[in-house]
Amino acid sequence: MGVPIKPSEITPEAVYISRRRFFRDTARLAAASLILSACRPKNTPSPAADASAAYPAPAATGCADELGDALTDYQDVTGYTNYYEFSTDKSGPTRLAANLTTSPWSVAVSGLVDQPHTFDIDEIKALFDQEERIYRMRCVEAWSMVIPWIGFPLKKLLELVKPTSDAKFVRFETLYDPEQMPGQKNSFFPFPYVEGLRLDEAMHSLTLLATGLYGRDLSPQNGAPVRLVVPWKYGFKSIKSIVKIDLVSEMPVSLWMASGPNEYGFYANVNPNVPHPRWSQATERRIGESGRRDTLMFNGYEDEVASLYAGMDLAVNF
Ligand SMILES: Nc1nc2c(c(=O)[nH]1)N[C@H]1C(S)=C(S)[C@@H](COP(=O)(O)O)O[C@H]1N2
Ligand SMILES: [Mo]
Repeated sequence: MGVPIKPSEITPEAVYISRRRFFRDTARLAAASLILSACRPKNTPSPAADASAAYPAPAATGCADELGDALTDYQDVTGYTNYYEFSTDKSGPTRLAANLTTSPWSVAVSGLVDQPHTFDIDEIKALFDQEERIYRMRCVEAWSMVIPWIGFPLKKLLELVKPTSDAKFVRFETLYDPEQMPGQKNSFFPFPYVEGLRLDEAMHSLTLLATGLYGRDLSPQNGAPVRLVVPWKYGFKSIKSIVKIDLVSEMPVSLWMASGPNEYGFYANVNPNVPHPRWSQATERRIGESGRRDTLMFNGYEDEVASLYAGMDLAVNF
């Protein structure tokens, strides 16, 4: 299918002429301009008028991740999602989540903490500086993307509520509202969606609470208004539309552990050497690319996170 050229992609004449002058100038500047245009991924939206003023510009930190991998198209990031509360197919959530009420919204943080607090979503955005982070997202189904998130380290929120010394794990819960989330009427999955992290994983500086992507508020199908992003783990750990965060002493049972304990473990670290019972995890399909690429240990974040699992058998603790 042909992709129609959008008016925004056609270079206005004035820009074209000044660009020609620019190219005549010096080779060095010409090279810089090539880098700039290569940096603009196809179909990048301009910043939304309603985006929080505190948000950095889209892809403020660059056009690619730290490995040089290009950002995945905005259309793919928002059009190809997993959100079982709405639909089990990839395009369903885009349509079915469109009217999810994301304001007002609050996130209750409690359990083994000295200062339990229920945060309003606006409070969350005001309290914590929102920064852009470009992360690879690797789904357990063996597809992947590169996404410019907006958010802040979960660690900052946890420090505010002050976990007690008994707190060993963090348990997250998604909104439960079958009227708004038709997929929750499917009794096959034990909704609400629950996920968990060990406290040290939750406190790791890569672990993000995201409120936006591509310089705008999160779209509902991507987990608005606030979701977790843990880039070295399979995507299902990155729970969407969070309403509850509890500090607990025991390892939480996630929705996926409850529905398929032989297939989905608690850790779910991306690992090319440990196959899923029904498929290999050695390679993956990067959305927007043809062919397959090798899957990287810990999704390419090995230097940052391997020490969290020192001495653990990752085939047993999968
Ligand atoms: N509440 C909830 N969170 C969820 C899911 C879900 O179905 N429900 N799907 C997970 C899966 S399997 C993946 S791969 C990622 C996908 O995030 P994305 O759709 O924003 O790319 O979200 C995860 N978070
Ligand atoms: Mo996934």
